[in-house]
Amino acid sequence: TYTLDKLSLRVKLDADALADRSADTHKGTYGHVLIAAGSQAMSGAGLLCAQAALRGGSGLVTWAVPERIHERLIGHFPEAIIVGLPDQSTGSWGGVTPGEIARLAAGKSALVLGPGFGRWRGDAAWLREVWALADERVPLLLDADALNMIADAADFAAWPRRSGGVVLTPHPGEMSRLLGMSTAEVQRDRIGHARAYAERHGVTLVLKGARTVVATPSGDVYVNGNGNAGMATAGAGDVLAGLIGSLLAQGRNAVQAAALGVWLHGAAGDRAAANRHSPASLIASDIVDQL
Ligand code: NPW
Ligand code: AMP
Ligand code: MG
Repeated sequence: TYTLDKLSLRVKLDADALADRSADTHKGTYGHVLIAAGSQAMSGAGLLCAQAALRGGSGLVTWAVPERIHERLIGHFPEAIIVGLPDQSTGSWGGVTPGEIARLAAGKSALVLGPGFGRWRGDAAWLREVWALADERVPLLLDADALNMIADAADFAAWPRRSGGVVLTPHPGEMSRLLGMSTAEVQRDRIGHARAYAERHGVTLVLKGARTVVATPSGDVYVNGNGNAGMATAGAGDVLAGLIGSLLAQGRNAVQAAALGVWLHGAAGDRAAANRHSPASLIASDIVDQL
C-alpha cells in the first residue's frame, strides 16, 4: 500500500508533465474523450463531467446525451461537441441503444459512461452490450449509474477483459451495491474490499470518499491524502470521472490516470476550499475552475 501523499513528488512531476506541452502540437495530440452522461433531471452531471474532461487537458470532448435533452443544451457549452442520440420513451439511459454509443466511441481515445444516467430495470444487459460492441481498445471509465448496472449483473466477473483498461469509480454507497453488503461494512475495510474487487475483476478501482483508495488489477493500492469535506457536494464525483477520462485519453494507462486524477481532483478541491470563507460553500464547479 502506498500513500499518494508520500509519492506526492512523483504525482506532481507527472502533473507537471501534463502542462509541459511541446510547441508543435495540436488538439488532436491530446486525445478525444467521449462522455456519455446526463438525462432530463441530471444534465448537470454530464456538463460537469465534460467540463472536467476539457480542463484536464483533452484536446476534444464529445458529450453524448439522449436526443430529448439535446436542444436545450445547445449554446451552454461552446467548447464541447454535443451529440443527441436517438432515444425512446422508456429503457436504459432514455432508450439510447448500446449500438449508438459504440458507433460514436469508435476512434475515440477514452469513453466515460454513467454520470446522471438514472436507473431502469434490465440495465445490466444494456451495459453488457455496450461492453461487447464498443472497441475494446478504447479505455473505459464507468461511474455512478453504470456502476449500478454492474451491480445488477450476475456474471460481471465473466465479462471479457478489455485491452484498453477499465476504471470503476464507486463511492461507498455504489461499492456496497457492487459487493452486496452494507455501506458500513465497505467502510470497515476500504483497502481490503477495493483490492479484492480490482484483482478479481481485472479493473482499476477507485473507492471514493475521505482518503480515496485506488486499487490496481495487480494488487497494489494507493491511498490519497489530499481533498477535504467541502467536496462532499453534488457533482464532485462527476468531475472526477471526467478528469480521469481526460487523462486516459491523453495516453495515461488506467492506474496512472486514476492515481493522478484522484490527486489532482483533491488538489483542485483544496484550492477551491481555500478560496472560500468556508469549505461548506464549495460547489463542484469550483473544483473544475481550479483544475
Ligand atoms: P448515506 O445513506 O447518505 O449516508 P446514490 P448519488 C452513500 C447523479 N448526480 N460515505 C449514501 O449514504 C449521479 O451522477 C447528478 C458513505 C447513500 O446511501 C448519479 O447518476 C447531479 N456513504 C445519480 O445522481 C448532482 C456514501 O451512497 C448513497 C458516501 C445518483 O448518484 C448529484 C447515495 O448514492 C449527482 O452526482 C460516502 N462518502 N457517498 C446533477 N447535478 O445532475 C455516498 N454514500 O444513491 O448512488 O446517489 O450518488 O447521488
Ligand atoms: P460522488 O459521491 O460520486 O459525487 O463523489 C464525491 C467526490 O468527492 C469523490 O471524489 C470523493 O472522494 C470526494 N469527497 C467526498 N467527500 C469527501 C471528504 N469528506 N473528503 C475528501 N473527499 C471527499
Ligand atoms: Mg457520483
